[in-house]
Amino acid sequence: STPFNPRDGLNVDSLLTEDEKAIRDSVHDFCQARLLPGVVEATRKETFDRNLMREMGEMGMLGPQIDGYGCPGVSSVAYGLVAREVERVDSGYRSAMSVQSSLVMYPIWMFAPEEVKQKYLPRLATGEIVGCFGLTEPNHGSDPSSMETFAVFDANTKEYVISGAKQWITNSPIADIAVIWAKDRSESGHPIRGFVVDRHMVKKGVFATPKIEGKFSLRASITGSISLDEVRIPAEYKFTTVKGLKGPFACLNSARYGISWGVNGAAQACVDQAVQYLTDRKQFGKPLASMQLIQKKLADAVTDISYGTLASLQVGRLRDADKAAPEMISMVKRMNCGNALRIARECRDMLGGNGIVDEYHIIRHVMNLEAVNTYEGTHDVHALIIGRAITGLQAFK
Ligand code: TGC
Ligand code: FAD
Repeated sequence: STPFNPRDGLNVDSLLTEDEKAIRDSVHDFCQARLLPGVVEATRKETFDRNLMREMGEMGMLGPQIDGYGCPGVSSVAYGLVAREVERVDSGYRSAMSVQSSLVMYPIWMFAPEEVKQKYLPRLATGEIVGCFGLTEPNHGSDPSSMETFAVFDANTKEYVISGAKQWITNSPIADIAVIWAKDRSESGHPIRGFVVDRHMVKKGVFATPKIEGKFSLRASITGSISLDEVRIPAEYKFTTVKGLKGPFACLNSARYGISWGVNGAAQACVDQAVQYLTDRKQFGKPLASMQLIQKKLADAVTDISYGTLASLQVGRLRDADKAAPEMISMVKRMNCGNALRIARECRDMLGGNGIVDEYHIIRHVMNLEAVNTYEGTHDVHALIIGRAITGLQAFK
């Protein structure tokens, strides 16, 4: 029989294709060689090196599921494996990658007219330009349907004029383009619509993206707000093929699914560090790794990561077969994020005092996973999505 591999407890490797394994291995090497060496300094200084987007682009890691426009068209599982390798280093780098891929390139690919796709997708794929996704607002986070940002059509100039404010937007301070979700006041019922705003095309009005300072989480990822005051965009920069919250949720399905893989990478990095430390560190005359309570914590962590990885793989295969329900994605996003956060905290604890020092990386993962458990739908909001499917009763309002 195959020996037990604690870093792949349920042998998910045996369920991957040769292509998927090759992508995983090359992205693993890139992340360890190019992302890991600078991440402690970037976190201390709260900086994001924009060149990393180009390097990820060269690796084919941006919009990898898209077929064409300079993108490789890989499976959902390969996309998940990429997210896992990036987040093994840092959730902030995975954020930068997944926003570009799932929240900017994906909706342009799905919903934009051909000329907008041609104009932006190839340059987003190489990382030459960076995008961001504006759904959350200062007064509307879990409840995006109440958003206040709005667009009005100007029939004279054939432009949309957008005004409003977005908050907590990954990459916004460095973004060349933004996918903005806004209520279209020119249509009856003011439905939510998506618009592509190219900051280099803004001639009138205000498009400002100040950085949010002082985050204690995802410090190696840049986050900002967006304020829009009568920003004019050409009519064809509105997504016409999707109306209502279905548009942003289609993007979130992809990003949340990727996060479910990513957090397993962060959790595994914490376990790897803890096992090494606990094997070397002796207390009461014996390695800490030989103590019963320690082994129980490690057994729980490895079991949860293994279950979570297998579940994400199943959802990925279903996504490629067009058989994944959004509630399945809520299950894996919620479960894997919650488990990763708990595992990271326990690994931090098992390193004792050294656990709070950034050179051991775990405390950075703990801080990062606090935000990952909150964004893309909080842990509790995903419980309510699943609860609604179980009972048929919605508990949001
Ligand atoms: P609800 O009535 O549930 O749905 C409205 C319409 O949307 C459809 N829908 C979906 N379609 C596709 N996929 C899904 N997952 C869908 N969920 C809902 C639904 O069928 C309906 O369609 P229709 O045709 O009837 O109009 O809407 P609600 O207002 O009751 O929603 C409640 C709730 C809580 C589920 C939802 O609003 C929610 O998920 N809130 C969480 C908000 C959130 O996740 N924000 C994420 C912002 S982006 C971000 O965090 C990026 S961080 C990235 C990084 O840095 O990595
Ligand atoms: P709130 O919605 O105010 O929730 C506060 C608390 O109330 C939570 O515990 C929540 O679970 C709970 N709660 C809310 N509603 C209910 C209910 N009905 N029943 C019970 N409890 C409830 N957004 C974007 O659009 N684009 C981005 O790129 C982006 N990047 C982000 C990056 C970072 C670092 C962070 C922190 C956030 C980012 N977000 C982004 C926003 C993120 O999606 C929101 O923070 C998240 O959806 C929660 O919204 P909120 O912060 O307004 O919290």
